[in-house]
Formats: sequence, C-alpha cells, structure tokens
Amino acid sequence: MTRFFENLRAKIDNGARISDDEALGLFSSNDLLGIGELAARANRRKNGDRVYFNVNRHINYTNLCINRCTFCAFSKGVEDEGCYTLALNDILEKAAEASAAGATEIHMVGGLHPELPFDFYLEMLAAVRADNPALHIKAFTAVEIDYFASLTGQSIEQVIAELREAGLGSMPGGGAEIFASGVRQKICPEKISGERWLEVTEIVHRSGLKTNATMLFGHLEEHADRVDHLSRLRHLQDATGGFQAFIPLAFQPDNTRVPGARGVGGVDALKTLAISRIYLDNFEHIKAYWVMLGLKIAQVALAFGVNDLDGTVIEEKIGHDAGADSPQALGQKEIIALIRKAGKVPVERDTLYNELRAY
Ligand code: V47
Ligand code: SF4
Repeated sequence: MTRFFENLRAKIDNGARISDDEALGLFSSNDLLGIGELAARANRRKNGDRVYFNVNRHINYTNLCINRCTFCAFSKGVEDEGCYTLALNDILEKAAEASAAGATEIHMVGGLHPELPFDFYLEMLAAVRADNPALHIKAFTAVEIDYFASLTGQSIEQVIAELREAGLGSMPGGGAEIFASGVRQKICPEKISGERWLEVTEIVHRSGLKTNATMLFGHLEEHADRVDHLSRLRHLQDATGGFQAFIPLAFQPDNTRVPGARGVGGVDALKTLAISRIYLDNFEHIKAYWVMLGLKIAQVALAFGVNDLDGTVIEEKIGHDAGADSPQALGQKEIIALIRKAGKVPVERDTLYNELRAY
C-alpha cells in the first residue's frame, strides 16, 4: 500500500477528515479497489453490514419547465409534443396505488410550470395527505422552493411553513447538479446558482425539515468541480446537520443537449460513490440510485461504501427520458435479494431512516 493510502486509512480509522487535495488525489488514482476498501471501511464504522432500502413511488406531476437545462430530457415547453400536467385525480390515483402496494413514501417533483399557482401545490399536498395519512410526502427541490417564493413574493421561510402545513414531510436532493459556476452556466444557465441552492437549503434545514443532496456527474465537470461540490455540502452539513443522504446521479446522455459530455462508466461511478463516502464524513447515508447507475453497478456499489438503495420507485421518468436502461420499477423482493446477494443485511426504512424491518 502506498504512503498516500496508508495515511488515508489511518485518518478513516481515527474518524478524521480527508482534505480536498486528498479527495483530488483519490479521483486521479487508478487504484479502484484501494479506494473501495477505504470507502467500505468508512461505511462499516457507521453502518456495519446493514443496507437500507425504502418502498416508495415517484410522481412527476408536470414536465413543463421554464428552465430547460441542457442535460434534461424530461422537461418540455408548452408547444412540445409529450408535455403534460397531471390532474389532481390522477395524482391521487397514483398515490393510492402506492399506499395499497405498501409504500411508505411518495417522492414528488416536477418542472417549473409556467402557469400553475402556488395554491396548486398546496392543494396537491393536502389532498394526497388527506387520502393517505400514513404516507410520508418527500417533495420539491430547492429550485422549486425558490420558484414558489418568487411566484408568491413570499420568503423561503413562509413558503416552507405553508408547504409543511399542507403535508410536506421532507425534501429530495435534486437541482444541485454541479455548484461550480463555469460548468453550471453551460449545463443549466437558467437554473438558480449553486450558492442560491445552498442558501435555500440552509433555510429549509433551519426550519426543521430534512433534505437530501445530489450531484450530477459525468458531463462537463472536472474532478476539481466534483470536489468543490462535495466540499460545499460538507461545509453546510457541518452548519445544519440537515442532510440525510448524498446521492451521486450518473448523467444519462440520450435526448440531451450537452455537447462534449463524457458519460459515466462503471469505474467512474464506483469511484465517485466511494470517494463521496470517504470525503463526506458527516453524512450518514450514501445512496445508490439504481435508476441512473443500473442495477448491477448499484449492487456492486454496496462494497464501495454505499449503505442505501433507492427504492421501488415504480414510475421513473427523468432518467428514462434520457435513455437509462434500468427497469422503471423494482419489487421489494428483488431489492432484498439484490442486497442479500451482496452479502449485506437488508433493512427497510422510512423516509426519516426509522428502521421498519430487518430481513
Ligand atoms: O435534479 C436530470 C437529475 C435530478 C438527468 O433525494 C439527470 O432521494 C441523470 O434528484 N441524467 C432529479 N440525471 C432526481 C433526484 C433524485 C432522484 C432519486 C432520489 C432523490 C432523493 C433525488 O435528476 C435532477 C437532475 O440532477 N437529472 N436529467 C440526466 N439526463
Ligand atoms: Fe426543469 Fe429540472 Fe429539467 Fe432543469 S432539470 S429543465 S429545472 S425539470
């Protein structure tokens, strides 16, 4: 083992933090198994052999979006074929199906719709909650929260208070993409800045809601941009403790408009997940989103520091519109088998990581 890896191993064993330069060193190393071993060590300290999964359903209520990020094949304009906005009844039907199938969480996000008023979202939450009081509603990204604030002229605090009152339980981690402004300007010029995403998220955390964080990787970003992204997340987590899970999202290139995007191979995916685990010492959960990674890499990732597998999903649109060749849904039995065959202990959790059942 080289001195570099020996030092990192000692840091992990002592619960010490690795530096940005060390993270960059890991990204430029070709020792995939060495990186994986460090990540597995860091993960074992926190989670032992347990791997979480949850039973959930995604509902994307609209694909109309005024932003039109170049990496996004999901969003449409009002003139485009295939644009849609679900009626409240359809949303309720999907939520009822999820409840009947044993889901504990509904994950709802959509585009920035040009016309729907804020009241639509409040009514949607209230109606889903009234029909399914036991379902946890995880909905809206920091990008949408900022949009609601500008729609209504209210502060982020007020918007969050009204959404919570209507039934919002927590927020997913989307919209983070890559914080560094050079790349962000190329892949999502109209989206709120990385600084604003972090600022909105900080307010959300301080209001008492938990969120996740994501990073979209494998397009135009350099390793230094990834480390910068991780560094800003680690910093905010030190301040608020409001993040539950970190989810690296592997870029899917079909039907997108990012000239020169690299795409994500298996080695890059595993390295990125592993380095996230090693660097983000203040995040309990590193989640493999099998929709973007594919089932096989998601399973192997369980030996590379990952302790959380999302989820049953049921109807995925954002990755599949961009060519993801994973299934659109996964049964609970399949998830359990996948975790077991990786030599781990499957634990069903709810959205807030209360353990529901170990298998
Ligand atoms: O913000 C869009 C990403 C995100 C593409 O918090 C793409 O539990 C890959 O955030 N290739 C939405 N990714 C999904 C998301 C998420 C998913 C699962 C769990 C959680 C959670 C959050 O999807 C967007 C964007 O970063 N995305 N287009 C694409 N072509
Ligand atoms: Fe709109 Fe989100 Fe797609 Fe960007 S990633 S175009 S904000 S739906």
